[in-house]
Amino acid sequence: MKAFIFDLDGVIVDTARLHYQAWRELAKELGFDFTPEDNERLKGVSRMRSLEILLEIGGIQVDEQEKHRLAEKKNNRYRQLIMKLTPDDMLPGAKEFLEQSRAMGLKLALASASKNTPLILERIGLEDFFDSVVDGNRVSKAKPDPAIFLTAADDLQVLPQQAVVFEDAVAGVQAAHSAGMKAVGIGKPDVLKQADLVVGGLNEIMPQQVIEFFKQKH
Ligand code: B16
Ligand code: MG
Repeated sequence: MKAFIFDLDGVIVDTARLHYQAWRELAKELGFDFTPEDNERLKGVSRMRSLEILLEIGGIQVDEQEKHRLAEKKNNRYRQLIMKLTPDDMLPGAKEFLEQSRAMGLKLALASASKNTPLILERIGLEDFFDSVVDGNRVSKAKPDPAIFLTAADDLQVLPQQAVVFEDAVAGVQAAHSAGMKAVGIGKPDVLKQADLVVGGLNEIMPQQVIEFFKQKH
């Protein structure tokens, strides 16, 4: 293993709750409730696809123009919320895990579907940390398509089988496997069934243990 590739939302920073807040406000305006369970379906999924799922839940049909207006509205609200993020909003253990990985000489990439990645990285003070950043502005094919992770491996000049992906979304784990990479799930084992290894958060494991785990499997 030569490289670690990290998802952003739900792995490094707790933005899922802010996405939820912004989507929920939109749903309320449209006249329906949007539950935390519904929100699970939006994790790792692109903004437009998320809106389509939301409208499906509310049983609402709108034309393309209105869809774009609603997506923009949600994003404006979401950006207001992420403006308030600080380095303290990094998930427990994330900073330490990243620093230890760096000290081990691993190549490090960030691969997120979010078009707001640059702003989030700046807010949490990681804008210059990664060797490669691949986000929704650079790769339009959303997870579970492997494009985002393959682009990261290409940037880092490693083979897919030399990379481990850290993901909190089912679609992200599928994307990692389609790319020929190993996947560490961050979250619940019953949700992230397909991951090679699942931990509750980056505070529950050390980079060295991840490397050892995949060494033993071969
Ligand atoms: P934006 P990740 C994903 O980020 C989120 O999990 C997903 O909920 C969101 O819809 C998507 O980014 C797009 O985000 O609206 O900011 O472009 O988990 O791939 O880091
Ligand atoms: Mg995520």
